[in-house]
Amino acid sequence: MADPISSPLLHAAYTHVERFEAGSTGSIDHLTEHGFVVIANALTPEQAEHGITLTWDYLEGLGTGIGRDDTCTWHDDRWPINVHGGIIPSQGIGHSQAQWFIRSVPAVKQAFAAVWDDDELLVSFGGMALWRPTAVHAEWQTNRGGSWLHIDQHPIGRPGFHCVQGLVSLLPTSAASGGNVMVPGSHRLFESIPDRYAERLGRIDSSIDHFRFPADDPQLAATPPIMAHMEAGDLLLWDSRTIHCSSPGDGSSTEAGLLRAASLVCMMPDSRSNDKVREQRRDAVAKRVSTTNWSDRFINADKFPVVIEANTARYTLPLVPKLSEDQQAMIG
Ligand SMILES: O=C(O)CCC(=O)C(=O)O
Repeated sequence: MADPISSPLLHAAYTHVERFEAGSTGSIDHLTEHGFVVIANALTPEQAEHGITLTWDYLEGLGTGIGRDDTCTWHDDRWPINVHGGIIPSQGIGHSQAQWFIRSVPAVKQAFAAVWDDDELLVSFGGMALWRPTAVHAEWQTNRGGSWLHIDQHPIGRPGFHCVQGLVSLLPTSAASGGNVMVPGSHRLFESIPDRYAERLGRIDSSIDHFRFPADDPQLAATPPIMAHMEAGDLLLWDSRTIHCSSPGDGSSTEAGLLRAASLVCMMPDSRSNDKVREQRRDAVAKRVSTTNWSDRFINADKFPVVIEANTARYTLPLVPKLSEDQQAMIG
């Protein structure tokens, strides 16, 4: 649903940033310095297109009557439950063929392996941000960025570096499509959050790895946000301490198909996990339960309040995925 007009728009300059090769030293240096990095062509254009086809297979397979060629069937009464930023977090999406395909493309793992200097990695069972075309229905506009600038790590519950998140863009982005928003260098503010935002942070349990910044926060005025251009197949990596969100385009889109298709993918070392979590993860594959980005603990995205409150019985889950040995190793 569109945000109220009073919700802050957020001005993120659309920027062509340098794009790096998966696994390169340059990519890690950029991530360390700026808190994010764009990896060029983690998926080839053909692989990105295949990812789109599999995404539609997932949506049609939900059995609610969605048809990829008919935008009349893309309304909320048939679309999977989505949370802020148009992210579909549940309804088996974390075990869709689309997500297992994308997270198994070697360059995606290579990019994360370089982050951790470790290639024994567990993958998140995350969802996708799928944006329907605003040129077809204006109310399909995603949430305005100013409403959810956030970090995904609790400054007291998890001090220091813990996680690098990622998303693969299956479509090219533009100022018209909108997309991800990053506040470059903002991972450096993380340590000061308990002092700067004591009251606001005090309201959030230290186990919750999500902290939203006030709209139009004067403390962020010196660190302007950007919307980094991404080609189809590019992988965006960011430190969970870097302030980010997504935001709609500039209103000029004439696109009649999906405006944005971004696959959320995150890999962390197996050594950071434990046997209990690995067992929960194996069970999650069998039951097609999706998760957040973390694989060192088990956070069940099917238990998000908005999902629990919804009528989930109407969705058919994808089949239990048939996985290769390499994919099974990423479960733990
Ligand atoms: O869709 C995006 O670009 C933002 C995703 C995001 O905020 C997240 O996964 O934490």
